[in-house]
Amino acid sequence: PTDAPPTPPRIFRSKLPDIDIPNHLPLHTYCFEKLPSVSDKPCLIVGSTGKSYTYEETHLICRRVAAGLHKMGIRKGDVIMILLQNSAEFVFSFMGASMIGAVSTTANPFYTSQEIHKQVKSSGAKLIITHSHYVDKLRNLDGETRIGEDLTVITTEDNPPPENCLPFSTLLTDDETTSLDVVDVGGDDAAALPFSSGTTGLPKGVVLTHKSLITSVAQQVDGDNPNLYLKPNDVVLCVLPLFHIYSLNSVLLNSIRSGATVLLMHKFEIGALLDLIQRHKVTVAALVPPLVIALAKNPTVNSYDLSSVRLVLSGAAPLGKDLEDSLGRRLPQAVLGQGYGMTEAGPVLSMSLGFAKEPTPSKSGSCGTVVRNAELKVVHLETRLSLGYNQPGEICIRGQQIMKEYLHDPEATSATIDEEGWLHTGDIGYVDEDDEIFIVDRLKEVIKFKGFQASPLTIFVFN
Ligand code: 4UW
Repeated sequence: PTDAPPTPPRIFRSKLPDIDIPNHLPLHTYCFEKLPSVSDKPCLIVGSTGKSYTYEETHLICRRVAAGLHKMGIRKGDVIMILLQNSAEFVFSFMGASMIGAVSTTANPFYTSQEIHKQVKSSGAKLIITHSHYVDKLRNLDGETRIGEDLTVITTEDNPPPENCLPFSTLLTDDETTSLDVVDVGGDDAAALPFSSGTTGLPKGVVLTHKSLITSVAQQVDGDNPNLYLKPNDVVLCVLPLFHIYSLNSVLLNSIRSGATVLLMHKFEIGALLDLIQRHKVTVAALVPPLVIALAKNPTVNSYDLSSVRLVLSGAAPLGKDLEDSLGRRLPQAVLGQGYGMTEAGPVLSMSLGFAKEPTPSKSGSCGTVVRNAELKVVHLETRLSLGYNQPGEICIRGQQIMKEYLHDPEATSATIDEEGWLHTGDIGYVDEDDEIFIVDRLKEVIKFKGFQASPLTIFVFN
């Protein structure tokens, strides 16, 4: 009958209770909140050199970079581009920018000059922090923009910088307190601007605010029973590129919030990876399926002691049950599981509860359950009505972690986030009767190469 009340949407929630999330804070304040209790502990270790930075040193250098950026004219709301492989300078630049309310747009240094140019233009970046290897890609970006005049380029290596570029040391002012305490940032202010093609079209700037990133990190690592339990004595492998939101959020920000040590690798190479895991007794490894394959199948793995690894997280692309099981045989002591993320979703939608402080095992092949303080629904592709258990449809997510908008693109924003605040992922999946999420297909045409979005032109960093 037409007068029947509409059926309420079927909404899936975490099995963990909601928590209070201090997402009114600036991101850096939230991440470094436990600094006093971990100040002497290593925060960053650079894998290739063994150089390490304590939490106190890391925080101080971030503050110096913040003051240095301010001195170079960067102000609240300005965009800087970080065009780097994983390095300590990446971390100092991102956190330093956050401290003055500037926004970091991160890009793959293996992008072509044309792709970088598009992102510089579209983001409005005024300053680029990169390595001298990539400076040639920035010259003659459009025949008009001149390095040192229209665009400030800072390079991170110790040698004298290329023509018209400045060395990273320019940012390391001695007066780290100047101009920091007056900047009022947080909440709805943008902190990160990764680029993603989302469900349609060309790459767009995804505005992630201080509030969205804090919410996402808290959904993973905060609370009495965190969904992803990281401890100060954990050593977390950071081999996935920090320019992608998976590594930026779920490796770097999660680890700093938890007081764990981040082991930085600038590129993936199986021998170096195994050696570093053994040498630094890595406890937590965040991977993508191609790296799971390497660990599960490469015969050299047997010559290393990987017994320190207690947790392996995979995400960004489907991980088959067989592959998960073969890695399980190689690392019998470790909990294996998946997370499911999307740049626009802030990024984490779901994660295995096998990683929780009080774990509940998740099935192999599942992407875990929806994170706490969030709502997930699965909608029928035609009727748009929400579906119950075991019925595949489009996955939608709602919560304070999702992006604010696509930069300068209200049309694309409203095509992705509806009036009720639901973000439509373009992924097809279902939720089983144990509340575990399985992805089965995609509606969108995103090209993924080795787990990361890539244009056909891109030569990706792995291999
Ligand atoms: N299984 C199948 C998965 C899965 C998946 C993602 O490049 P983007 O925009 O973003 C990402 C983010 C991944 C991520 C972030 C944080 C995190 O903790 C985590 O878990 C470990 C993963 O990939 O691409 C988004 C698209 O990638 C696919 C899916 O299509 C999604 O919309 N995808 N995770 N576990 N497919």
